[in-house]
Amino acid sequence: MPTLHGTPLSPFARKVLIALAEKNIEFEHNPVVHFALPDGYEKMHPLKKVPVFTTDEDAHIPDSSVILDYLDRTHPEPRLIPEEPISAAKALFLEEYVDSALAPTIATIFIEKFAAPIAMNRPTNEPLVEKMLSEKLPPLFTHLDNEIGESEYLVDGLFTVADIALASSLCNLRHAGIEISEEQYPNLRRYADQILSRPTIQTQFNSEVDQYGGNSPEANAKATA
Ligand SMILES: N[C@@H](CCC(=O)N[C@@H](CS)C(=O)NCC(=O)O)C(=O)O
Repeated sequence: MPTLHGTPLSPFARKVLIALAEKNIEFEHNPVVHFALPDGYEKMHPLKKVPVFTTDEDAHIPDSSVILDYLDRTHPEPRLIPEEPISAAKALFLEEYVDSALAPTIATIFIEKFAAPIAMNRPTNEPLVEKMLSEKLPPLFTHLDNEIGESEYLVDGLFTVADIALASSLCNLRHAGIEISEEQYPNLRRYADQILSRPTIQTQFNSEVDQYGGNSPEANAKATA
């Protein structure tokens, strides 16, 4: 059986978990964290990052976007990278936009609000969070709000790798307890509420709340129940 290496709290590993669920592919999960990788991990990923996907043939595929492309070629139903070339280009660029610009910004907020107090035994660096919320996120959210407009999905009415990447980062924002302003980003807020209720994504998110807690409304409801 294939194996996914990478903690579900990584926005990149979570992309793969969502794609595997969408395509209904069976796999084993090895939830390694990037700061405690096993010896020899560089043989699977020369940059020592998570995720890596090990196939049935024992091939090690690094990088979430490369893994999603591999899964789409080997299990084309349902398609996550559109067949039409312009739609594919739009989806792949938005995936890259989220992975390279939004994910690191949200990761900083997530580390400070979720990991620092829960796992790192130190208080949240509130000025750093404030800087991310007031300076870094607004231009990214404004762009995404415009891209989404009134649509259900980011690209041409299709659920694609771009939605998986964005939903995965939005999961970490929710774990951190940060809500998207409906007033400032009405399209993004509506999209977030909708995409996080998608069965594959909601199931993944809820399993993380069960396992790790956090500051999301779901985690707070469980803590006070
Ligand atoms: N482009 C890569 C990014 C992967 C990535 O940065 N993963 C983080 C964990 S969320 C990591 O392993 N960081 C360790 C490092 O950068 O050394 C992907 O999509 O898989």
